[in-house]
Amino acid sequence: MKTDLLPVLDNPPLVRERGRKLSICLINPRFEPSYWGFDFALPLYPGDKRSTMISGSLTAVAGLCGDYHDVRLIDENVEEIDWESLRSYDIVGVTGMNVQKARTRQILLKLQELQVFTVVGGPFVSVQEEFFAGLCDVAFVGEAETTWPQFLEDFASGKPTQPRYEQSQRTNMLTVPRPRFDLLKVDRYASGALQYSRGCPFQCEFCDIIVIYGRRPRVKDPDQLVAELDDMRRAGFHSAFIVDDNFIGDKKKAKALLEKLIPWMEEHNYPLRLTTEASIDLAEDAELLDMMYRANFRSVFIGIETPRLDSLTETKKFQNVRGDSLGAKLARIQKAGLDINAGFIVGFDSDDKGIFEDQYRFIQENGITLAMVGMLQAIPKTPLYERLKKDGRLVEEDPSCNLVPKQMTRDELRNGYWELVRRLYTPEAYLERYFKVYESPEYLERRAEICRKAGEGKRLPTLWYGLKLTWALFWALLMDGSLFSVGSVYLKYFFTQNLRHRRDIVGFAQFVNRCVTHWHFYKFTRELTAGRLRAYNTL
Ligand code: B12
Ligand code: SF4
Repeated sequence: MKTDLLPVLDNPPLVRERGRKLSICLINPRFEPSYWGFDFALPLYPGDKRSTMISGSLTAVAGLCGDYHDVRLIDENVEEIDWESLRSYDIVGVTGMNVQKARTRQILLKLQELQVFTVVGGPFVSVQEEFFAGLCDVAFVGEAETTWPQFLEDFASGKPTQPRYEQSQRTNMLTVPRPRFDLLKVDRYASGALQYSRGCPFQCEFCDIIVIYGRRPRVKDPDQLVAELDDMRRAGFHSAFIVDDNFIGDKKKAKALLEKLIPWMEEHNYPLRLTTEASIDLAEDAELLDMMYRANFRSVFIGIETPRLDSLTETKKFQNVRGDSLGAKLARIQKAGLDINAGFIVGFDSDDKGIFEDQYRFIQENGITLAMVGMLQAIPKTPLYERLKKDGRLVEEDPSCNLVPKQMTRDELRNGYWELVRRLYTPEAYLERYFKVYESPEYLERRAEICRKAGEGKRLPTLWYGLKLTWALFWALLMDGSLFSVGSVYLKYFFTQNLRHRRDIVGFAQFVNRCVTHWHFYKFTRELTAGRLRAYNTL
């Protein structure tokens, strides 16, 4: 059966026997420094922030263990693993995505040495099971809302278990238990993460989301999500990422959720700044845009991929081709008061060597401050992977570029890509983009309004925060020897642009914050292109 057509489960099976009480430990392996990791920015923020956001997988799987068993979560991104202590657990589970491959392997080998019963789950094993052969006792492929509790029940009652589990039906999101945020060291994360929906109705050729989670969007009940947000607020988070692949995959249901979310935000004085991922057809629904703004969404991540229509058509990203221009759509989203972060890809068959310049211009002209650019990657099980395999164009042993492009050599693609990201993250290019969106009076007005409503304009705390960040940034630049080359550009833009648009304290603090973010991207892209960091094929 085609996996995107799997039926949705009506009711989860009842857990009949609980067996003995198990002790379970779940691990999220360490990431290499990355675009998303904010590795060079986090140390500059007040407090002890060690990771951008909590792992939605760890908290979800912990929630699925129920309240009978003992569960411990270890996120290696914020804490060390005490290996000896792992011997005492009945089961150690490891989650992870493809970029965590090397560390995942090391952890699994170590667990074998310790002779611990080991299971794996998550997006990587879901697309590349063969990597885990001989490395774990049990593999969970795809969603695990029914397979994991069933396995625990069998394991705890001493019944035989299988080496591999895969649900025959998709999870009904209405039955998903509350994630266990309380088991994480929440003060070490910059942001919370929670999930509203799974699945996306579109059919982009390179996408593994629709392979793992299907094309029919499945959503939680609005009350379920509001309860999770409330947990997050009480845990002390000020921002949260709704980690859906397409928050508006079902627009009607997204609106029903927002109807609940808006009064909740008002009632609690906008405690969480929200961000999510959405497809570009968001720009075609003014009501939805306005509701997201009123529900305190501050930014949205959009898979734009490329400004070239033939590349978009080739990759079946038809939703980006329909209607008016990409630029017009992006402007509408910005005018509604939302920042746009976006993903871009180079290396499609229709891309010739001019693509790097086209991408650069498009990103600059549209004020996409946070642009995440990657080289096209063929993920196993996707239609792209199958096509390239058939054409003999896969280079599986190279994690930095696993395919042969059509109109360039692999080196030309790699070099063009590195040059593009270096250009995008010069301080001048970055700050040009940042102030581009300030040219829209509607954007500025709406941002000022939501900050006011959220009480972010309180002068003293905001000033204090801005000054602390400035001091930390000053030292980082000084120690790096970049005070003149980078710091002077920040100063120039502060006086020529920031003071022109925003003379208030919020504007100052936001500007410094954006400079700190830039510092991460700048350092990261330079370290990466100088070969001092491990290169994956995406930022
Ligand atoms: C949030 C997120 C992030 C966060 C990470 C937060 C964190 N601390 O982990 C950020 C923004 C930092 C991020 C970055 C990246 N991400 Co990301 N991310 C996601 C996203 C949108 C949601 C993850 C999540 O929380 N899901 C919710 C949980 C509940 O779902 P789940 O993980 O699938 O868990 C279920 C099952 O898999 C299973 N399960 C999971 N783990 C385990 C463990 C055990 C023991 C068991 C039994 C079961 C089990 O049970 C769960 C319930 O059913 C996913 C897409 C997605 N829909 O999942 C992409 C995704 C995981 N990311 C992906 C990628 C490629 C990246 C990046 C490389 C960049 C990019 N192109 O997006 C970077 C790399 C990060 C780095 N630092 O190097 C890919 C991974 C591909 C793959 N197959 O491995 C995904 C699938 C999206 C995609 N197709 O592009 N990401
Ligand atoms: S819009 Fe995003 S999640 Fe949906 S199919 Fe395309 S790449 Fe995948």
